[in-house]
Amino acid sequence: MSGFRYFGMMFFCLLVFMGSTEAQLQLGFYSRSCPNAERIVQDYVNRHIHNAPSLAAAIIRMHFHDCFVRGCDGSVLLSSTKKNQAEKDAIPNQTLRGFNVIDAVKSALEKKCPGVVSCSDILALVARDAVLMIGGPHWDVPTGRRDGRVSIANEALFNLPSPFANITVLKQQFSATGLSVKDLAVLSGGHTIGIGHCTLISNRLYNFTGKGDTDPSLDPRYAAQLKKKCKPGNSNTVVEMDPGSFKSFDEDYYTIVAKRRGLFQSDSALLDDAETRDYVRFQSRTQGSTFAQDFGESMVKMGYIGVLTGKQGEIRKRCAVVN
Ligand code: HEM
Ligand SMILES: *[C@@H]1O[C@H](CO)[C@@H](O)[C@H](O)[C@H]1NC(C)=O
Ligand SMILES: *[C@@H]1O[C@H](CO)[C@@H](O)[C@H](O)[C@H]1NC(C)=O
Ligand SMILES: CC(=O)N[C@H]1CO[C@H](CO)[C@@H](O)[C@@H]1O
Repeated sequence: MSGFRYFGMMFFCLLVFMGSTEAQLQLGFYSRSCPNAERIVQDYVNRHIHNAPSLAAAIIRMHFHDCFVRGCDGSVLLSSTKKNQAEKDAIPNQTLRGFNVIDAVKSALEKKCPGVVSCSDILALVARDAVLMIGGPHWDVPTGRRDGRVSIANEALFNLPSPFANITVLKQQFSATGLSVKDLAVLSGGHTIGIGHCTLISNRLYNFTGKGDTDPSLDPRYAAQLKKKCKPGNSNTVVEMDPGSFKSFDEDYYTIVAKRRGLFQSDSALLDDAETRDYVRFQSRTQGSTFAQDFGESMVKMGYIGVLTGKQGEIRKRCAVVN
């Protein structure tokens, strides 16, 4: 056996060994303890998101915000207490919506199987089902996450990518969670649905370098259209991130970004790195030939970030408070 193969074999055994010492996520984790868990989630989503596609956007974003701060442990769902300001109340979370959806699914599950299904798994499952509901891909969600007991507003502020971030910072933040540059390009495609607040682009439109100028990386014609919707100082208005199809999960995002019409600086930034730029151009040129598949894979990867399993954490009874 060559040295290289021998080393490879040792490495493989080590991985298997490490895997066996700690609990892992697995497909169908609840198949015995709550056999209909995934069905119950899906039924709720089918009945409620169908009529409110904007909620799908809200939930996907919430899952992302959960995973990027302390891992996918449902910490984003916890409410602040007298002594503690929770992630929910951090600035990037001001615009999170859809907490009532998670609460409703949780109570449906508590009725069937009390104390079994974690809030963090519910979030991952609802996000998956919601994407499917609005025309996106389906992927299998490994489950078995447990809920954390800690949620700290400041951590959300530091760990969540900002819409003003450049590509260097975005790559750093993704890599800090174990996600790759490709994952960054793929998951940014989540911006194919939903809305953004004008306040987050007013600098791009009106005062990019402090001289009353417009961000040169934004298509000037698109900037002019956006200025009609987003007047200076206007704080409540929102614009569609994927104009015309912000309710359907498709590959338009990449066409938009390739045309320099990404809404946020963080969207435009994907054109500033060879790998992310190639991904954007490839999806745009091939009508998203691999996007659906890629998105499912990257969402599964994201869903593994810092998970609590086995005896760690707890199964919350109500998603907004620790037991
Ligand atoms: C790459 C770094 C990212 C940045 C800087 C970023 C930033 C933002 C911002 C600022 C908003 C607008 C919030 C508002 O004004 O209401 C937003 C919305 C959204 N983001 Fe991201 N995001 C990023 C990645 C992601 C990822 C990975 C996903 C999911 C896979 C995602 C899904 C969404 C969705 C669905 C919305 C629309 C929410 C709604 O309609 O309520 N984003 N994002
Ligand atoms: C990216 O942003 C960071 C933080 O704002 C800054 O320190 C860095 O110089 C920027 N990098 C580039 C290439 O602009
Ligand atoms: C533009 O930015 C500069 C520098 O930050 C600031 O002095 C000026 O007041 C801003 N102009 C407007 C219209 O906000
Ligand atoms: C949904 C939610 O809880 N939003 C909160 C986010 O944080 C701000 C304060 O920064 C609160 O006012 C919001 O209620």
